[in-house]
Amino acid sequence: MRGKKGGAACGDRVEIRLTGSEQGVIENILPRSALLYRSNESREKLIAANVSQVIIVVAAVPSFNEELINRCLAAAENQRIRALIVLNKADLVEPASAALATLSLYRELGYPLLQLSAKTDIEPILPHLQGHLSVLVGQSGMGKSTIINALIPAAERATAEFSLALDAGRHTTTHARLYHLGENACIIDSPGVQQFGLRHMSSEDLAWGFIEFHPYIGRCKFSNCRHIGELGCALGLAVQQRQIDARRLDFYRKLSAPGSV
Ligand SMILES: Nc1nc2c(ncn2[C@@H]2O[C@H](COP(=O)(O)OP(=O)(O)O)[C@@H](O)[C@H]2O)c(=O)[nH]1
Ligand SMILES: [Mg+2]
Ligand SMILES: [Zn+2]
Repeated sequence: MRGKKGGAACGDRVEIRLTGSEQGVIENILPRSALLYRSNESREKLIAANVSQVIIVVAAVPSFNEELINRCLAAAENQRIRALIVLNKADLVEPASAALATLSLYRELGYPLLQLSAKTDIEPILPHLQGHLSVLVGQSGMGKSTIINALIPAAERATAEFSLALDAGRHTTTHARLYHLGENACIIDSPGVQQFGLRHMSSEDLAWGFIEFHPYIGRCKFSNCRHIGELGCALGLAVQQRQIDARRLDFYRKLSAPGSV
């Protein structure tokens, strides 16, 4: 990359100028149809550009963080990207029912939920990849790199045993990488995200990032309603009437709270 312009992200389309037989410089980044990124107080981290689908990978072990799912979904909605939730490690049957119970809320919201075992059978994911540039996101240890290896054995992505003692995955993927799957599909493996900061999204952006909130936005009694229990809050009423799940409004409140990253 030449000059001081912002860096390129995996998935970017760029113009390059060759400077040698195997070297070149990026002269220009072409306009992006979407840009997925995370941010905190001090910095922004590009995740992937031009993706049409975010695949949120979760597993029953190590345990997954439901707040992170809400963050990923809000980021995807914000960029108008389709989201697919994959519950990996379906071969580990025992704890999966609790995970499924948690995830059923998201399926009811309309997000497709796919159960699979990247270790034993990757086939079920194939129809979901056609025609998309997808990016795998999720915590370390959920099996993103294992999914890539099952799809593209030549990728030889490093995978890591997670620590049962710590109930956490280890970071082995240090940089994002795009793989071509035949003519009509591409997939990006990204480093695990334990934190998916949404500092760049205003509380209004965040509300639009919760898909079932849409019919209620703008209907609160007070136009500056923060949806934290005000009188006549349309979202609060929708929760009372069971049109919105209380968990989702709680996540919204947490993500939009002042000082939240
Ligand atoms: N039993 C089982 N283990 C899996 C499956 N997929 C991944 N793993 C294991 O989970 C650990 C973390 O996988 P990895 O692909 O490195 O996760 P990543 O951090 O999300 O890229 C490794 O020990 C994998 O072998 C699966 O479908 N079933
Ligand atoms: Mg990995
Ligand atoms: Zn409100």
